[in-house]
Parts: sequence; C-alpha cells; structure tokens
Amino acid sequence: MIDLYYWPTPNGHKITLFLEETALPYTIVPVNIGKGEQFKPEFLAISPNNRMPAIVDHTPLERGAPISVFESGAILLYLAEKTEQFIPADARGRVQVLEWLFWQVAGLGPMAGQNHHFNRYAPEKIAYAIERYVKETNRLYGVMNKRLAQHEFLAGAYSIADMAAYPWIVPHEAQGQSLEDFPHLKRWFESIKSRPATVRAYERGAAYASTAPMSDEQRRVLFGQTA
Ligand SMILES: N[C@@H](CCC(=O)N[C@@H](CS)C(=O)NCC(=O)O)C(=O)O
Repeated sequence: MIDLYYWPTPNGHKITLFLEETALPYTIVPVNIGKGEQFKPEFLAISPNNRMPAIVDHTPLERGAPISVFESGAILLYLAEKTEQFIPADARGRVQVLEWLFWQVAGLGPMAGQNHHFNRYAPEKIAYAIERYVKETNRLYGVMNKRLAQHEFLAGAYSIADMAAYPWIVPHEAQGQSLEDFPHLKRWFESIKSRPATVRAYERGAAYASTAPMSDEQRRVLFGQTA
C-alpha cells in the first residue's frame, strides 16, 4: 500500500516508527545515499530535494492516482491525517503537535545534523563549528527537557512530534550530550525506546545499516553537492 523510500538515518527512522505503530502495510525501497541513489531520476520525480525519506501512497483516502510525499514532517502529518492517529482532532491539541513537529524539523534536526557533520564526518576538525553545534544541540535538549518536566510527551499523548524527535536523540553520545544532564528527556527517551514498534522500526533499519567508516567516495557524494 505504501512505498517508503528509506535509508536507516534519523530522518528515515521517523517514518518506520509511524508505520510500525500503526501497522500500515509498507514496502521499503532502499535509497543508498552513500552510493548516490537519491539522484536517480525516478527518485527525484517524487523527492526533488534529493533527500530521503519519501513515500508513495498507492491507496490514498480520496482514491485516484497515488500520492507521493517528501519531507519527513510532511510525511508524518500526511500519515497521521490519513489514519487519524498520533495527532489529536481538536484544534488545541493539534496545534501543540504541529508546534513540536515544526520545532523538530526546523530546529533539532538541522542543528543536530550540523553537529553530526562537524563532529563526525568533516575531514578537518573545526573547533568553532564543533562548539557552535554541540552547544546549540545542548540548548535544544534543554528545551525538550523543560517541556518534558511538565508533560509525559512533547504534545499530549505519544504523537508524530515525538516520532520526529526521538531518532535525533538516539545518537546523543555522538552529539557530545549526556542524558544524565536531562533527566526528563532521559525518562521520555527510555519510554519510547522500549515501545515494541520502536524496536521493530530499528530492526527494519538494521538490515541496511553499515558500521564501516565513511569512504572518500561516500563523502564526495554526500558533501560535495552543488546546484
Ligand atoms: N528536511 C528533510 C531532511 C532529509 C535528509 O536530510 N535526509 C538525508 C539523510 S538523513 C539524505 O537523504 N541525504 C542525502 C543527501 O544528502 O544527498 C526531511 O526532514 O525529510
């Protein structure tokens, strides 16, 4: 029913978290981003920003032609609306989920992404850049920790906002962060980690994951892009 264009990165995991929670039938179409498969014309036709994840829903609610969606936040929202799950129906509850979903896609994701880049992948270790993104990641963890001191999840019950954020907290050590400094975030993290759907989602990803260090060719494909 749904084709998921996927690679086991934090943005990819967001969507398998949702699909495993809801048991929507899906097929993984691997997009090996280190090999440049995100530049294949058939993938660019559904994801013009050459980034995964993307989905094609072959049975949209309104019937008719398949619907494709790119951008992880748009995909989560599309799937939540389609299934009426993991987003509340009332305006007050809904807007909170949207706030934290957008906070993740516009803040935590890009900042932690730059943290990964300068901390782990950059061939030169640039102290200013590392410090800038480790500190900003730390600030964002603090924002979540404060929120989670008062709320079990980011916005009401477990929602697409939590699914967007969780995969970006998984690599906390590599981001130079300790969850011991953020006890409420740690409680939230452990509770999502132990959900059976989370375990299944990460198991699906493990089939594609590689532990090999990034090669020069992969670095060229991923970090040498221009228009
Ligand atoms: N804003 C996008 C970001 C997606 C993204 O950055 N995907 C990365 C992997 S986590 C990717 O596909 N990279 C391929 C590339 O850089 O060419 C989203 O939230 O979906």
